[in-house]
Amino acid sequence: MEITEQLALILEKAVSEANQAESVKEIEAIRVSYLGKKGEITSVLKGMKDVSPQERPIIGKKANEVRDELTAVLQRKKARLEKEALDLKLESETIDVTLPGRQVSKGQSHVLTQIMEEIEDLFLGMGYQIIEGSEVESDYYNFERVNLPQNHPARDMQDTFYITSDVLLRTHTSPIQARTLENHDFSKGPLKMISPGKVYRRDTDDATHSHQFHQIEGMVIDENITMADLKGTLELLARKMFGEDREIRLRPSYFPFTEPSVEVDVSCFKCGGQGCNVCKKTGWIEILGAGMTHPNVLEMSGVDSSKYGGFAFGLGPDRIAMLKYGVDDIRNFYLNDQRFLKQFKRKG
Ligand code: FA5
Repeated sequence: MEITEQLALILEKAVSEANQAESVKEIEAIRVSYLGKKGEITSVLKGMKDVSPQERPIIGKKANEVRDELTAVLQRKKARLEKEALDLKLESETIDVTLPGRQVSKGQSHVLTQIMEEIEDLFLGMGYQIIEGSEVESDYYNFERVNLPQNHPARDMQDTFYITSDVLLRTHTSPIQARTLENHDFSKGPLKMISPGKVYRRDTDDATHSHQFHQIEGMVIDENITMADLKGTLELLARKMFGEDREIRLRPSYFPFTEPSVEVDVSCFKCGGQGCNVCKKTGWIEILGAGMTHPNVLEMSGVDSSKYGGFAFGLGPDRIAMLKYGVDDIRNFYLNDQRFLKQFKRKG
């Protein structure tokens, strides 16, 4: 049989196989068996060496035609099979866009963040600015600039973690008093600031003490600020945090950076002052330390203490959260137990 006839027959057979193929895989197998290295058309072409030189171009042309046609047939069939497979898949995977979506569970702020934001909102509303400080602080600002010189016995109350002998994790937010005072331009108005943040102490952890906790510092400096202004401000804070009918009381205390100094108690929100286990039968609960800013603190920051004065306070949001929600162990705030934290879902 002539080679050209042989090629025509092979093409016919291959096309009929391609027509019957039902998958892309079969099409590939057909391609390999005809056009692959050891395929039928390839082996016919290998026989060309025995053909006379006159016939060679004719057979060569025919072989190319057959190869091109078969390639085209296989490609068309392959495309059709792929489209059919895709249509089938799409049909079986139809999406009902009218179905309700899956609920994404919403996160929430940590209860201490909530408390701090509540306090920040209150003071922002009264025209205070919020100043953030660094948790890594120098010994100089943490102690000396708030009137606690080297070897002052009151330093013992606030031991901390030292990074070098001069650099430490701050024990309170009070260094922000000095940092803000030295930058404040009193010709532009009074200084009214709060500063929330983390602080650290070498305290042994127990139900009411944590080695890392939070404080919010507050400070107001201007001409003619009195202790009545401090009391009014703190009363507002106590009522905002614990309810409208709360009273506060100031007890004499000592802080090196305020004179006079006070501890501030709020009337017990649980028993209303009658005495219960929350207030240890006293009717009052301590929430913060405060006082009138010591002239030394002002002078060290370059502020004229004969002209300017004011008050400062430092409260512990961790303790406020404990009291507000009746949490009996401060360590609960730091354990990341979702069952505990999820109870404090902020309203609205
Ligand atoms: C101070 O740290 C002063 N800097 C506060 C201050 C500022 C007074 C400005 C006057 C003027 P004190 O050590 O009492 O004070 O801490 C203040 C509050 O931080 C406490 O009332 C308490 O709420 C909280 N606190 C103190 N130690 C811990 C602790 N280990 N764990 C949790 N809260 C604490």
